[in-house]
Amino acid sequence: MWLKKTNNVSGLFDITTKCISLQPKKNIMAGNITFTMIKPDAVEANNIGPILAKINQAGFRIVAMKYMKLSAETAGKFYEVHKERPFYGELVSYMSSGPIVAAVLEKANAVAEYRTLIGATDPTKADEGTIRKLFAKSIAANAVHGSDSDENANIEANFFFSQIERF
Ligand code: IDP
Ligand code: MG
Repeated sequence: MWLKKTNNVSGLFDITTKCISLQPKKNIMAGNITFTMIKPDAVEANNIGPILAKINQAGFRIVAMKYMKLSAETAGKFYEVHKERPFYGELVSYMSSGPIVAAVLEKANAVAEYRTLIGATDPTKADEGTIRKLFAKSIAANAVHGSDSDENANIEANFFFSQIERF
């Protein structure tokens, strides 16, 4: 019960902080999370299931997850670091072209471990068995996103998920 009736003159209900904590529900150690998106090409090709299976088989735990479509504005903000790169416009319109799955993943050394699992940006250069080798269509439509540092993993996870969406 998180609503408590008070005796104030308006007779309204006050929301108390009694059962709301600002602490994460699980004590996840710094450096052990990464952020991923299953990109529109992989969703379109019905590869959400096979990609999640690879993620689980590689020992990642799903901390948070949602299925959504990014607006061009949101995709533009997410990829702001690439604003000066020649493919920025193409990337933003592609990432807002259809639904994506966003997720926070936990494993020891998560950022590096996940980069290994997904393979090189260009799927023709990705190692055999990696997610991009198996599922990517091109260097732009390359099936998944993976954070490139612990700092960016936190920034990206916070961009998509609040504390009450993490388990
Ligand atoms: P990463 O996703 O492997 O970290 P980044 O260099 O951070 O690769 O690029 C972000 C995303 O931009 C890539 O995943 C891909 O979708 C897209 N991208 C990267 N290089 C190119 C390119 O040369 N042409 C078109 N799209 C690209
Ligand atoms: Mg990157």
